[in-house]
Amino acid sequence: MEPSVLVDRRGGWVRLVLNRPDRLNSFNEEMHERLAAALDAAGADEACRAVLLTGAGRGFCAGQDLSDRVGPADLGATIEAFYNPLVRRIRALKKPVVCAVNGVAAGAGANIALACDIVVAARSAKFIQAFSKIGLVPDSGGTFFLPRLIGDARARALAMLAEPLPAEKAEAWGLIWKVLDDAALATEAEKLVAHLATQPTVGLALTKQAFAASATNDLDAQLDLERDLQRKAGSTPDYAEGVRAFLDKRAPNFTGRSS
Ligand code: T3D
Repeated sequence: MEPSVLVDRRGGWVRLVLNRPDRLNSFNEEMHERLAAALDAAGADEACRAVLLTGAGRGFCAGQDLSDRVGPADLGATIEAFYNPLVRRIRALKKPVVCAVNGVAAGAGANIALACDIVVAARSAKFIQAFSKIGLVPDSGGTFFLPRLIGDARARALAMLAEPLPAEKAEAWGLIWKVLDDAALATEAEKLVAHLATQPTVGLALTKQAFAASATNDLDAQLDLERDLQRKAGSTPDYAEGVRAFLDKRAPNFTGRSS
């Protein structure tokens, strides 16, 4: 049997593919564990400077595998054990995570995509806050990401109505970065992540940190944080190389190293 997460190491980056296509890549515990291990390995691997997350088959991810939810279950416990750590892992990873939403993204699957740094989607893809259909609350950061990305009115309606949001509308609303033709999605997403893997990795990690903090900081706190992060970014070899390359009128050769 194929693993539920395929890990494909490329030059400078890794592609992680959710791989339970007959269940639209919905999560069981085994897939959670494999994805967590793959993200941790990507984080620990200095040679890996960016991550691509996508799905096998016609869907990206349909959230929790509901066939594991027949009978009583403590959903708070599974959120605590699996979904919350997954969102935290993606947000804390010190390298950019690109999500290529290749098809339907429903329930936690939609919100895990939104936890990623850059989201591209196939034109045929759709995002569904499916939770209300089964009496649940949006989880995996949905109630955090949605109002911040698209505003409270749209967020509430998506959550309460569970209507599919087509990828083109998701782009128009600012929920995602870009829609791509279905046939181009994989290639374009790979080009994007390969490009990110050649960029100043530490600077990008600090950028990620700054955006994460801006959700709760006031302007003063954010200005102070930017000062501190810029101090760190300014001490990296990639900053020195970026300035030298600019002055030399040549392309920079970033290493992604912190010293
Ligand atoms: O439980 C906890 O730990 C708490 C955490 C919860 C997080 C959550 O994500 S809760 C939300 C769970 N997800 C859903 O409610 C979505 C359920 N799926 C759907 O509503 C639909 O499948 C879609 C709208 C996503 C796609 O519809 P469609 O018509 O394109 O496909 P389909 O025919 O419904 O699905 C294809 C197959 O995948 C089908 O199996 P079959 O009939 O071919 O054998 C279907 O049962 C299976 N599938 C799809 N989603 C799930 C699933 N099987 C198990 N769990 C799923 N979530």
